[in-house]
Amino acid sequence: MKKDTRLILALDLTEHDRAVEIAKDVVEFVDAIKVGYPLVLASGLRVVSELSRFSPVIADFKVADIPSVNEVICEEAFKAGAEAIIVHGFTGEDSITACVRVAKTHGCGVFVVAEMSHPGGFRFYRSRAEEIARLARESGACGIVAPATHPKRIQELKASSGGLTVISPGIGAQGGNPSQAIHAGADYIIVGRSIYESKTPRTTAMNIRDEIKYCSASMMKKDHLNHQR
Ligand code: NUP
Repeated sequence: MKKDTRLILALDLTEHDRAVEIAKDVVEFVDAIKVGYPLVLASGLRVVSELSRFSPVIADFKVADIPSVNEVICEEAFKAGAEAIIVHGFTGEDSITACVRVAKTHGCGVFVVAEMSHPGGFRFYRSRAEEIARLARESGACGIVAPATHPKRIQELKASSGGLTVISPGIGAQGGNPSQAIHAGADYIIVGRSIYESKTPRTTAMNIRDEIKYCSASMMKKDHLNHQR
């Protein structure tokens, strides 16, 4: 996945035509489109193929089954055109490695949910998230999902994963903020409702892209100054 705008669109609409229209409208400002159950259950897996013709697609299927079933789910998602898949980590090493094995045969990637962004996510994740992040690294996943609603956790979980790529949801509608997430070490931020429910999705996506760009530039400038000292 290219790292250009560092913005991922979460497309959780159920109306196929509107979803594709928004995706086309904002594609210039995003590095990938994340599709999950709302759109796939409403439109079928063919929507993944359709979107993958003009953008990398991440299948957010939060895969959480036994290894043999995980393999089938991943196989179907990659065959449809997804470039990466999101899987749960609490199912254990064999379930994750099953996904990674299939991903590698397709030249695709696996992101493991290390900790969730919603308020209830705290309860069970907080005590085990570090372990899941470490497991993601050991299992050969390419990245983790960490919450923009708790930017400090992005930094901590990225460290626990040994520096894997972090994709971070929870921006806008869930209260997180793009700059804070990028400053905390998110490689990409995931934004859904704030873009697709806005009156002007294209302008909203462009503004978020600009905020990320500004934030990345100021971080690079700061790094450069620190190096010179
Ligand atoms: O912990 C997570 N939180 C989360 O919101 C893991 C996720 N994969 N997501 C997804 O990110 C969620 O399923 C939705 O697709 C997106 C956030 O959407 P929004 O809150 O920006 O509308």
